[in-house]
Amino acid sequence: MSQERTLVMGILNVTPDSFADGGKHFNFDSAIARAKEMIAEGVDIIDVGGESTRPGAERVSEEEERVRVIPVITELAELGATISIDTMRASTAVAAIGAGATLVNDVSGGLADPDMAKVIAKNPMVQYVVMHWRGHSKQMQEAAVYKDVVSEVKNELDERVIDLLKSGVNAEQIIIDPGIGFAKEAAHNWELLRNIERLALLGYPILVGASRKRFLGELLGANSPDDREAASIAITTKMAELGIWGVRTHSVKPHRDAIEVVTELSK
Ligand code: PMM
Repeated sequence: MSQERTLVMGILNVTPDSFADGGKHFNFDSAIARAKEMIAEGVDIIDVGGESTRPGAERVSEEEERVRVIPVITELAELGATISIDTMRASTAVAAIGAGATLVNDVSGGLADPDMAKVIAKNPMVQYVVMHWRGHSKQMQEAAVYKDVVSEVKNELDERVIDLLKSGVNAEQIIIDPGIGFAKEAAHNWELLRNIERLALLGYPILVGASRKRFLGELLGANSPDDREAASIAITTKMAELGIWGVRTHSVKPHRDAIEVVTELSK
């Protein structure tokens, strides 16, 4: 995986209820068809998720999550794709790594499952995305209270990272993520994106997941997630200019194109 440009992590939600693409890839064949499209468009990492984390979402059982994601991961591994598993559960992470995932994307940064850190420490070749999180979807918006959102998110991510290192996770495994839209109001999301370089001071690569999220719709009056595509590409462009490690996006080609242009302009 080249680090010379911002990487595109393409979202593959194998769920009936995710906010932007819920239901679209909720069976094996359509999930694989979408993954193949993403590969053809130059995706760097495919992020497979079996549990929606949109505000208010119900949790799914461990078994249901596994039944949704593992066959898809097994098939994608055969296609040679780089696979990330979007899960908060250590047991799902273990199964996904066994099936070929090389990155664990944990929106809770290890807070939801005390066994997650051990799993990551035991698998030193696996990268681990530590997202900023303040609680499960049902109650997270109540926790969207900050005096200084950038400092608080930075400090809370730092605490998470320190805990993980104590559990035996290697620094090289860690990628941090501000958790755009998770326990954040629109103003918090904008403030974090304006100041993303302050999070970079923690010394870890950064992943940003802003694609088609509600705060973009609030700015533009775009109620449908599909109408937030140009706005999402604008964020990618800015992140690519800043040399951010990766962006997590619904579409692939427009984001790859934007990153290509930024790379050419910065020569
Ligand atoms: N956002 C969602 C899900 N997983 N993972 C990371 N690392 N960062 C994010 O911002 C993030 C995530 C919610 O979006 P979705 O429902 O479209 O997957």
